[in-house]
Amino acid sequence: MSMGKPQERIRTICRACGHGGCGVYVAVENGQPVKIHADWDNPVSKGYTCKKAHAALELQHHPDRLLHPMQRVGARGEGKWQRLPWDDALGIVAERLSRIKAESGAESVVFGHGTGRDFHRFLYRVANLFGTPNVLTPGHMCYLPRIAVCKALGMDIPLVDYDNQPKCVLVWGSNHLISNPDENKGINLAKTMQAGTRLIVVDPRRNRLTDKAELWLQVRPGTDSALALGMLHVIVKEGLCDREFVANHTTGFDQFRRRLDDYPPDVVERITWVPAEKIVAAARIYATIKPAALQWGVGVEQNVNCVDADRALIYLVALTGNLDVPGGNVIFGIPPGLPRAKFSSFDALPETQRAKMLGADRYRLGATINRITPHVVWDAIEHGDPYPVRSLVVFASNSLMARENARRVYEILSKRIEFFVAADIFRTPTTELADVVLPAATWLEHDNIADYWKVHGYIFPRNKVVEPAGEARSDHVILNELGRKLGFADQFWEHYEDSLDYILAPAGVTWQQFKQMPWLQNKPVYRKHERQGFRSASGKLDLYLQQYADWGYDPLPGFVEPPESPAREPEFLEQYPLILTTGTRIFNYFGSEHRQSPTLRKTHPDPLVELHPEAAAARGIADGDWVRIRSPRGEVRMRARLFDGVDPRVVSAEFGWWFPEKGPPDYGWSESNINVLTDDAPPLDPGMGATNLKGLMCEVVKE
Ligand SMILES: Nc1nc2c(c(=O)[nH]1)N[C@H]1C(S)=C(S)[C@@H](COP(=O)(O)OP(=O)(O)OC[C@H]3O[C@@H](n4cnc5c(=O)[nH]c(N)nc54)[C@H](O)[C@@H]3O)O[C@H]1N2
Ligand SMILES: Nc1nc2c(c(=O)[nH]1)N[C@H]1C(S)=C(S)[C@@H](COP(=O)(O)OP(=O)(O)OC[C@H]3O[C@@H](n4cnc5c(=O)[nH]c(N)nc54)[C@H](O)[C@@H]3O)O[C@H]1N2
Ligand SMILES: [Mo]
Repeated sequence: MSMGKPQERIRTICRACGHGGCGVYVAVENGQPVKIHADWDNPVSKGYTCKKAHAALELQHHPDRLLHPMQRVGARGEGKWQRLPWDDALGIVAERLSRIKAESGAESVVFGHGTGRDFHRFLYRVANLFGTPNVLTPGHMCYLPRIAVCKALGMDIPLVDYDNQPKCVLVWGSNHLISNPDENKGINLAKTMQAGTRLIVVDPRRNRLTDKAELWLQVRPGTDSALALGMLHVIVKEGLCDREFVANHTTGFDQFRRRLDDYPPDVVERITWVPAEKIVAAARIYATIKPAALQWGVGVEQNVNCVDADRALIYLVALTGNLDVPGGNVIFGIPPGLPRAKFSSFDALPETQRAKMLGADRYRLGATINRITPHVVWDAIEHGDPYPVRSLVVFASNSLMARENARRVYEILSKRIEFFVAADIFRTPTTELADVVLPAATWLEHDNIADYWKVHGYIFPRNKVVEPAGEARSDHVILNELGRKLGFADQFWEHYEDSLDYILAPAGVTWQQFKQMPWLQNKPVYRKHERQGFRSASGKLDLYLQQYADWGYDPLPGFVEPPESPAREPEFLEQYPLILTTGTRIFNYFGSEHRQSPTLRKTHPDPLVELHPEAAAARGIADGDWVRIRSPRGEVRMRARLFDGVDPRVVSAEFGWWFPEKGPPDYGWSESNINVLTDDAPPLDPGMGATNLKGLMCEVVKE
């Protein structure tokens, strides 16, 4: 029996995975979290939690956690550190950034973050007030292309309205039951399936969803835009569009229809490998069953056709009359409280500084939402082109693992960057290369407004469960303090909790009141375009995008072959005959995280690459063999998993693999890191600079 204080249960919102958002109760005993229970009343997660939540308990006190601010002593990557008091650490960072700004301009400091987490508003606030337009994120190829396309079309992102039971769900490049991404949790799709929705899945790989689907379109990686245009071809030719919507709410339909002439099902079959009759059948079901919803994921976006695929999919939703209708794809709008852009102080960045955003003259769509493709930052660091970048300040990104062309990233972080600051919860191969390391608190260790950055319309109180370990501080608190030290004390808060009050004020509550509440919601309003049109010059949904033409891009969506594909020359294909898709989400791990957890590692100890038994047999590879995967950028090792759920011409490899047990400073970062094989260089998606993470070429050989 445990002694001391009796157990208490604190209601909060899990963020054991980066996107988080599941309602939980955490049992606390003697000041320590001891168990996590699902909150069955949470309207987004509906009683779901996953094993990463439970593993959070064992990671709280893992020996690799960063507990103190530290400064590097000795050479980069040597692994020698000296502890610093917080005030000194932030003082050093502020002093150095201010000096660089005075000498080279604020734009020569690039802030950065990884996947969507809830402190970003503070990071943008600091960057914008400091005066740099450059914030490097994974947004060029993850989710943000959808946001940017919607913005260009005069709307906000439409998400599946699961609470009104779609009669058909088209799941496209989304491993939803496992990935539980940004805006939603897989439980909602699971419940919709249990209630008997018709299911169509577009995915190169078999999974639990394709097993349950009425139709599985096993697409060739990187060809989604062609497939979407093929379905639109059928829908338009067969007159299955919502005529009223086309007539009243679109422009450019004739040009669009002519473009679709290029994508009849037989042509699309040759491009995508999906049989023409399946394309026709999927188009007919999706267009005629009402309401139908589209659940899409990054499988669509991580290739050179990213924006065109996203655009084609939005048109698919809209032209079939499924936009902003109950049970279709709904624009939920911003959650209660202060609009995020206001908190982030986007207006504080002067136009002259905004114009200096790296790559803005080239990746024009990305620039409309302040998103940058990585190579432009690396080019600036390496060649001073168009101006030198001297410092990187990166919060919550194990960039060495997550960014494309990892060897180049290593070169930059270990040799080329003048001043590198990293804030993380754990020691990682990336933090090992920093000049100053800042220890971040976990989600259990601070109060926050959960899901404020999402677009499902809810916000929840994330109540602090325990005090931070060591000297760790939440990212919010770190950034708040950094903002003050950089000379913007009047724009930040003396006490962090005051910033929560500031956000909540327009909703009419204080943090102390909100923390007792289950949630606040802005209820969805349907069919908004019927009353207010679209926020485009025409007030309608433009199918021919003049803005795109003005930028020198194709104004209509289309398809181009990925830079590496079976269309390449024979000499190339002889060396790299297999199509490689990377990063399909796995249950145990989020990005490169959680490899430190003994519980999670036990059931998934090694990096896996899936290949078809025929492809394996041709290479003398047996299930469980260690193999080497090669691309023109290099090679990595993984364990082969023989799997007939991928095409014999396709292999699927996990991402994010490093080995905390191998110890600092190297942690075996390059051995199995699939991003050693991916590329950051053009040709990329013209609008966003999206990189090819799904759809490049490789060879696999037995070790
Ligand atoms: N080949 C390939 N590469 C990919 C992808 C792919 O599919 N294939 N996916 C891409 C996508 S979609 C994305 S979004 C990116 C993700 O890119 P990143 O988000 O950079 O991914 P991670 O490497 O997991 O790095 C997250 C880091 O944040 C730390 N961390 C966790 N919580 C906190 C916190 O609260 N505060 C702080 N300061 N640190 C924290 C973790 O310890 C970890 O080191 O990866 C991309 N890379
Ligand atoms: N457990 C766990 N959850 C996560 C993450 C994690 O690392 N682990 N990462 C988070 C992040 S950052 C993100 S962005 C989301 C992503 O979540 P999802 O959007 O679901 O992303 P993925 O699992 O990478 O890929 C989705 C599906 O695309 C398929 N696919 C691969 N190539 C192609 C292709 O060329 N075309 C099509 N149509 N499909 C393809 C894959 O087989 C996979 O089933 O998940 C988030 N949630
Ligand atoms: Mo992502």
